[in-house]
Amino acid sequence: FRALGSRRSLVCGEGTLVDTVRDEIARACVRYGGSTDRPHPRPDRRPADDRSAAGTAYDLVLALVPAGLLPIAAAAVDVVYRRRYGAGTLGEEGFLLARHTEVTVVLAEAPAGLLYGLFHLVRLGESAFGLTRPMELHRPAMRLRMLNHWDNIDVHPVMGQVERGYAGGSIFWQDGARREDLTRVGAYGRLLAACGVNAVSVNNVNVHATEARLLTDRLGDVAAIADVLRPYGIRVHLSVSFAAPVMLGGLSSADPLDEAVREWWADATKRVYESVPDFGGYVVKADSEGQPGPFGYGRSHADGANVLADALSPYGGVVHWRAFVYNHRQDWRDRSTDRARAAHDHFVPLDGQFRDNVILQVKHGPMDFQTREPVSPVIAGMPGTRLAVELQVTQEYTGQQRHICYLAPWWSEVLGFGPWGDDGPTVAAVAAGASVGDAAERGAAGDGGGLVAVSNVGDDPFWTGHPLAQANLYAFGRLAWDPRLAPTAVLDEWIELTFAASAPNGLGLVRRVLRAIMDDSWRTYERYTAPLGVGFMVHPGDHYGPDVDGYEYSRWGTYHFADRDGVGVDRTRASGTAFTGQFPPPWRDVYESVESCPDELLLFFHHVPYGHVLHSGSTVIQHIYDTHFAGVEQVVAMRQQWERLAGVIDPGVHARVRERLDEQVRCATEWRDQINTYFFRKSGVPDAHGRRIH
Ligand code: GCW
Repeated sequence: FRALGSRRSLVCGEGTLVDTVRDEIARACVRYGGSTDRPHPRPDRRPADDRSAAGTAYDLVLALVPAGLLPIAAAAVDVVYRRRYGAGTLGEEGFLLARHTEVTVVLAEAPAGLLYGLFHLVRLGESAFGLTRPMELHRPAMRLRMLNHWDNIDVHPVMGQVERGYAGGSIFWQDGARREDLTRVGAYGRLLAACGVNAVSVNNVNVHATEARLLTDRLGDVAAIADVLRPYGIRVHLSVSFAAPVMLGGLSSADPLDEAVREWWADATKRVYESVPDFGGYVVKADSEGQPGPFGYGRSHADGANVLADALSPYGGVVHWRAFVYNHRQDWRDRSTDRARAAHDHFVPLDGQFRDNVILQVKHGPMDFQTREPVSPVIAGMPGTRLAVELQVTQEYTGQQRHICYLAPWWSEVLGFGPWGDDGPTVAAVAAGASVGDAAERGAAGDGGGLVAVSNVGDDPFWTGHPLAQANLYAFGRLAWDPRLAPTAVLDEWIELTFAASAPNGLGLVRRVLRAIMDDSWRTYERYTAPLGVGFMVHPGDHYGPDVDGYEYSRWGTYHFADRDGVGVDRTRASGTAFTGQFPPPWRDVYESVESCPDELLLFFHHVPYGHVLHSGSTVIQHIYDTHFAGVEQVVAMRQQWERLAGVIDPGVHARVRERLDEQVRCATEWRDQINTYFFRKSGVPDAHGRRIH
């Protein structure tokens, strides 16, 4: 904020979000000595140029257009904008940045655009005031950029307060009630707006008894949170129970085709909008892991989603209906049931049956946020449905915010993946609203379902438990705004924004060290955990640390099938579960053949002998040994790197990360030794380099 706060600026426009922009700049000016102004109250007596009545010039003008008379620099930029792009191009959230006669100008056509323009200026810092700057137009690729909180109001006996939360308690809820003091929620809203997020659901998708009541008698709590997030352009959504008509309404059924049920939802939703006029909508996990759903009444998921959609549609709300539906009471003896197939089997036949305000929320992979999975074939299978792609910022399977695992490279790979090969739209384009017929990726927000992620934030002093896990939150928002951003560039932005103020002199070193530690940390994590895309070798229940056979004979459908000869899951059409057949060409054939299947997914799709030679030239067993030894060495190197920042950054941050790196070294070593020993004992094949295997 220094660059902004030390200058003279003018903010033109009215409304809550414009006030937020004004307040942000005013606060920065108090700190850094600049000044901020409103437009002249008597436009007819306005001075002839940008120089105000006091004779000073503005360095910066942020203006909502069309808005009466603009200062000359802004008016000139506005004329060019209209000529070049046509009015309306900026939309609800876009903004234009330009330099004109030594004035930096940000234009927006809606208040949210001005807010995002402000945070863009903050990212740019001094360079926003460089002598020349080409005109830039920014619009989000996705209209919906949402975080789901898996927060409970009550502390759940098994899952704790935040399900899969690794950053302490909830920022919204405490001791069975809404927090009295929502200051932190306000700060969260500000942080999210700075990343580009515009929607938040405030309770767990596993909706327990207390949390179900947020929809009815606890609605005031939702309204209070919405009030605090509104000034940052963030809409509140709620996870609801499909059984709400029974649980809360006393009806005997929640059958979506029952008229009384429809009325109950319509009525409940009307009350929600009376309390929260800009309410975003419902998030629903139905018929999944014990949650109630339409199957209980012999109805389809389209019937289920549509009844909620109809209740929301008069008010412009949406239903995020999750596609995470599978049989979690599988018999491990049954080789024909494949959890990877489940979402596609359930939902693709329903394509075209969902209302326009239903968004089917699909996990990016077919299993469950593993370190490596293929892209879910559902993303390619439902051209007649609005799809949202769900990511997991909370690091359930990627080190639980005790390990450093910068996830943007993974997400970027997923978002840039072409489910139809190189010519069709990418995953990001599908989430933005494109489908297979569309030639090019859409530049602007289409009517797709957008990007959703499970938040990693809690009441921890560092917000995310591991201070460096904040980078994942930031990267999620940035990639939802622009999926084409390079993960390394996003990391640089985050480093700058996070450390510039506290380590102004050592920023170069901080940047070098954090790049060395974080850029490749997801691949490092992959190296020392489950190999070649096989997944789920984690400790059951808490999902932390290695347990190779922990889920091998379980009901959750998560197997690796290792025996003395080989390992991997046969998902081919030729001899396996035929999951490969859920992909369109070319992937259905690329994955089907052991020759063309990419190494990193080999064991996801194929059961192969330990001596199978990978494209890399190594055998499967030697690859397992090599990557596990290398992974631990890299973690040890990370810890050494971190020591270089002692005395350079805040000592509290330094100590917290050091403590977590110690745990990462311990845990990675445990992974290495258990995985290597397990596969050595199964295969009897020694390490080609004679390293110690226990
Ligand atoms: O990853 C799994 C988690 C569950 C979670 C579920 C889901 C909220 O282990 O804790 O439940 O996914 O996404 O619904």
